[in-house]
Amino acid sequence: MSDLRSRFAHEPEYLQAVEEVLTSIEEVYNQHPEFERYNLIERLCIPDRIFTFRVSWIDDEGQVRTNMAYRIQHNNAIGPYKGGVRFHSSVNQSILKFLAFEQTFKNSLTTLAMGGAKGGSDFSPKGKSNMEIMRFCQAYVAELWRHIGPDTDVPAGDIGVGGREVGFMYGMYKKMARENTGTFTGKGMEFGGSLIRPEATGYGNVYFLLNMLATRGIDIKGKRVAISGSGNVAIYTAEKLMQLGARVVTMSDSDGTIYLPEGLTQEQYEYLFELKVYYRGRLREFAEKYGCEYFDRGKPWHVPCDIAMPSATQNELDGDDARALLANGVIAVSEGANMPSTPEAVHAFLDAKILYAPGKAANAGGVAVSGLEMAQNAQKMSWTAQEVDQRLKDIMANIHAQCCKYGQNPDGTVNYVKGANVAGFMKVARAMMAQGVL
Ligand code: NDP
Ligand code: 2IT
Repeated sequence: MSDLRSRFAHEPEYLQAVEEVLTSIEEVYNQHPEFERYNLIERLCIPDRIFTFRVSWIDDEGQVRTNMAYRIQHNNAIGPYKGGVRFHSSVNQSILKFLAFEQTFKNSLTTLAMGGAKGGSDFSPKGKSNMEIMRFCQAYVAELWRHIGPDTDVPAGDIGVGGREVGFMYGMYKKMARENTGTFTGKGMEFGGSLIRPEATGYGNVYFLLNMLATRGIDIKGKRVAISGSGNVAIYTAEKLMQLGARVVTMSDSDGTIYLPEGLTQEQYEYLFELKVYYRGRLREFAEKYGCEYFDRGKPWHVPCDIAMPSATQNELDGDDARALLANGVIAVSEGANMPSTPEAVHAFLDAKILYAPGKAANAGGVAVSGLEMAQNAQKMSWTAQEVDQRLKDIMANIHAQCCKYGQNPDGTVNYVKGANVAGFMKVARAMMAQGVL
């Protein structure tokens, strides 16, 4: 860790993600002296390769604009590189390295054959026209296409990249590569996209939560759930929770948080869905329409709730937030976002022995259904929504079981951080050992 810290001192998110995994696997690592001889940790922590490139595109005023763009192929020991693409003004190499690192272990947990990758750009889609988005996506893929393919590297969505962006990127890829085998997931249903992929991360997180609650005999019905974010992950988390009779008491965006102590109604959910998905509006508009409480610039973590599901971005829930949640009696925290809790918050949850699921376990349903999309594309078939949903439930139950197997505490409770890290790591480590020094 100290070696990585001095070599990558300017990459705090990457170091944070690596430190959490290395701390969890210490015990099992020390039982395998062969890992040391093969320098496994260094080879696993440093990405296989990083493509960094300039993307130039033309805005609606005819002005030429330039952004930085990346694709990080982290590890392909268990399958082709696989992971999303993020378009957000904050994107830099540290953030994408942490995401690609996390993706490697997450993908390992899904039981499917996928390695880890991540890509993105500091391009911000906010306020851009459809044509600007299209030109940017095309320019990004004009560079990226030669490094990806159905059996080498399969990108998908993440923050700022949804069905619209994947459609534009896949169209350009297909034209450049002259093949049509589905080298992107999260595609439209008309051209190879899987049913349930848009819902998969949010639904999967709720399925994981149900597995956790079952270990303590707790019913989800009537529980107050604080969600952050109001993008792809947050919206489908809310939808599934409402179907199960839980009360969604908060949603947020980067401007603020709406608070509905009685829970979002079906009508309010439908309005929010339209506002966010079709009009790309702000939650402030929701608060104005319904006259509900709105915390300008505020986060959801200080309202009374039973369950928290952070689903916006990394490090959005800090030590103070965790202590506020615990003081309000939170029983479970299940992460839809990647690394939303700071290390201080994670320790607070672990010390309190609440049900706490790290993103790499709880949000793995998204990439898992991406894996199912790849399988359907390879078969040139599409499965029914019921079939995909059932497979998603089975995969989330399997990930939960792996966490329990490797994360059981002596008192019978489960440390899901340790469980997810050890289970994810051991599969990748064994695959790397078997394939020699590469
Ligand atoms: P979206 O772009 O659809 O939504 C992101 C949401 O988070 C928006 O409400 C956005 O608000 C908010 N947000 C983003 N950045 C910030 C920030 N810096 N501060 C405050 N709020 C912010 O992204 P997704 O829903 O797809 O992704 C959300 C999280 O889930 C990310 O951590 C992602 O890595 C993770 N994830 C996504 C998966 C997927 O399949 N899409 C799979 C697994 C994990 P605003 O609109 O104001 O920016
Ligand atoms: O963080 C993630 O797992 C994703 N953004 C989804 C990746 C994917 O390939 O579906």
